[in-house]
Order: sequence, then structure tokens, then C-alpha cells
Amino acid sequence: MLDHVGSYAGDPILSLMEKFAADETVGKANLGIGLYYDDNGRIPILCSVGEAAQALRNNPQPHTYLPMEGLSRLRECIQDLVFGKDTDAVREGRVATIQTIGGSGALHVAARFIRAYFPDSAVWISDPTWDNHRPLLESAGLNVGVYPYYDAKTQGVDIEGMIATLNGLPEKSIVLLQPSCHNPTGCDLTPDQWDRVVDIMEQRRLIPFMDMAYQGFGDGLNEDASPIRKLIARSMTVFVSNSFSKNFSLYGERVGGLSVVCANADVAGRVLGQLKSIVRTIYSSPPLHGARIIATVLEDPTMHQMWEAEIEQMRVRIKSMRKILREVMEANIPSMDASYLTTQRGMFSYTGLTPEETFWLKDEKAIYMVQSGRICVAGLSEQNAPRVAEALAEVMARRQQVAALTGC
Ligand code: KET
Repeated sequence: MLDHVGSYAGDPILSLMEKFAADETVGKANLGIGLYYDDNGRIPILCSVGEAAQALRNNPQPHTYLPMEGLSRLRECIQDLVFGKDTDAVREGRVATIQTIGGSGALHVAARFIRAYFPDSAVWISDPTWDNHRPLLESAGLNVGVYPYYDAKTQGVDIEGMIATLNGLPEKSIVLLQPSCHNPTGCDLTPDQWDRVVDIMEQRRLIPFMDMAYQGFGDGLNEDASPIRKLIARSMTVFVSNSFSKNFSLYGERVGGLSVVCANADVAGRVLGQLKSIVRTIYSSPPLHGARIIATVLEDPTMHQMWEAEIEQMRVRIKSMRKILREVMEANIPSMDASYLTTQRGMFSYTGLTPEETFWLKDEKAIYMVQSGRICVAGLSEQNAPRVAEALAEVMARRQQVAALTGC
């Protein structure tokens, strides 16, 4: 009966993580999936999270079902964090927010909503983008288009190409944007470039869909959310998915949020109802434990402060890893300008390596990275950074030798 089921080719990011786990090489480095490691090469349990978990153990609560929309305490915290405290839209009750199963769950629920209420709209994603965006959106029945984003020549954003494409999109097209720490390139728009994009979105009546998976890893919690705040200041309809996987180091608890900023409280109430009905048909209601931990941290002033300090530590460590990587690479190949490593932000950098070069690094050096040449800088530590940088430099040097031999 099941003979017609084909084999799964695997996921470019998650399958790599399975291979890494099975690799017994001492000193292996995981720069594949977006996981933050500390300087001892461990995935941290944040102190703020530990304290909240202890507080929950001290005051056990029944493991009841959450409502379809999730824990209301957490939903309020999401609104504060994403939109800022006392924002007009939130105060006016115009924002429909649900707790979701990570950022991925938020994207899926939103995709189902868009399919139902904007059946003629395609979703436009950046070229390149997170490897899972297209399959996730298409699996919900949406048409997906791409807008130019990364310019390999400048190792920055092709802002003119992006704007030209946005300018040509039909009204009510959905434009998926990452407000900060762009995955996979690490290249973000400048504040002025965001102003231009927001102007065009408003003029052309496009619908922004902001996917924020790395809040706090770029410049700070508020700074990283500033493009979202620019959009809501224009009274536009905005979809926002946010993930707590990385900034709480709570990957496996699967906590995220989906917010839809609406024209008024009446519309927001109906949108919330429809989001609940979508949730009911997929997983009924979200998980409880991670939501309680995050709400406990965010509501308690001491734990909240501790968490902000921990995010800052992670952000600073990522920046210092970028610096080490750049220095060792430039020292190994004096003709090389690796300044892109320190201008890009967040967990990821685009190295420009070919898939073959990434396979070589995996097989020969036990250095794991996504085939697209994306590395997760947060997987570096003081111990493994020099070794990784030397291996990267070796690949670049081999490439230069081949170019010299073949003349191309
Ligand atoms: N959006 C973006 C842009 C993103 O990079 C991820 C995860 C998600 C959403 C999903 O968030 P989550 O809360 O984990 O469901 N990205 C990393 C992990 C993965 O691929 O699943 C990554 O790119 O490595």
C-alpha cells in the first residue's frame, strides 16, 4: 500500500545536524544550524531561564490545556517585546497575537490565514532566504516569488534591485522581510533603506510579513524590532512572526508568536478568531511549559534584566567571533578583504563557498556548514575559531590555485 511513497531527500539544515551528531571527530564544529554555542562549546541554559524554571518547580501548576491562542500572559509579553511598551496599536486593541509552535508554527498559521483571506496574493521572499521559507509557504498552497536581495559583488544588499521589484508588485502582495540579522546572508538594510522600503510598501498597498527569529542578536531588542515599529507607525496591516528559540536558548520548547496588526479592534477580534480556528485544526493548542518559562522571565523585573544582560553577552560574543574569524582569514591570505564578516550581523554569514567546498570542509575537517555557504558564526568558540578560519582560508587558497592553473 505504501510502495508509492518516495524517499525524503532530507532538509538542508536539519539533516546536517543529524550528520554532525553522528560524527565522532574530535574538535568537530557545527556551523550548520542556527544554534548559539557558548565559549565552552555548549548550548547554554540561560540563568534567567534556570531561575524561572526553578520558580515554576516551587509552585507546581496543573498541566492543563492552554486555550487555542496560547498563554495570555505570554501574548502580552510578545506584544511588548515586538511592538514596544505602550504602543498605540496595542493600546487600541488592534493587534491580534497568538502563541505559536516556534517561529515555524507562526509562519505556517500565517500562511494558512493568507491562503484563506488573500487567495490571489503571492508571497515574495528575498533571494536568498531561510531554506525553509519557500517549502513552508508552498506547502500551505501559496504562490511564492522572489525579490533581489544579496549582491555577491558588494557582499551587501542589492537595495535598488529590491526596490525595483517591490515597485512592480500587484497590490496586496505579501512581502516577507526579516527585520534584522538576515538569514542566511547576515546583511541587513540600513535605517534609510528601511524608510524607502516602508514608503513603497505603503504607496503600493503591499502587505509586510516580518519574520523576526533573532531579536536581540543584531544591535539590541528594540533596535532589531525598529523596522516593525516603522511599519506600524504608518497604520499598515502587518503580519509579524517571532521566535524565542534563539534569544531564550529554548529551541526544543518550541515557543513563538504570530501577531497581525489590524485597522481597528473589531477587525483584530475577528482575525484572532480565525487564527484560533486554524490552530484548532492543526494542533489544537500550543505547549505550556516553555510559554510559562518565558512569561515568568519577562514579567519579573529581576529576571527580565538578567535575560537582557544574557542576550547582550551572546550578541557581544558573536561579534568577537566574527572579529577573530576575519583576523585569522586575513592573516592567512594577505590579499583577502574579509571585512564583510564584521559588517554582517546576527548569527549568520555568507562565505560565498560552493557546495563542493562545503562538502570538502565537512569530510576533511569535520566543519559543518549549509551547502549555500552559510555559516553560523555563533557555533564558533575561542577554541575552534582559529582552526575553522584556517580551514576556510585553505579552501580559499585552493580556489586561487585552481584559478591560476585554469585561468578562470
Ligand atoms: N524564521 C527564520 C528566519 C529562521 O531562521 C528560523 C530558524 C525560523 C523562522 C524558525 O524558528 P523556530 O522557532 O526554530 O521554528 N532557523 C534556523 C533553524 C532551522 O532551520 O530550523 C536555521 O536557519 O538554522
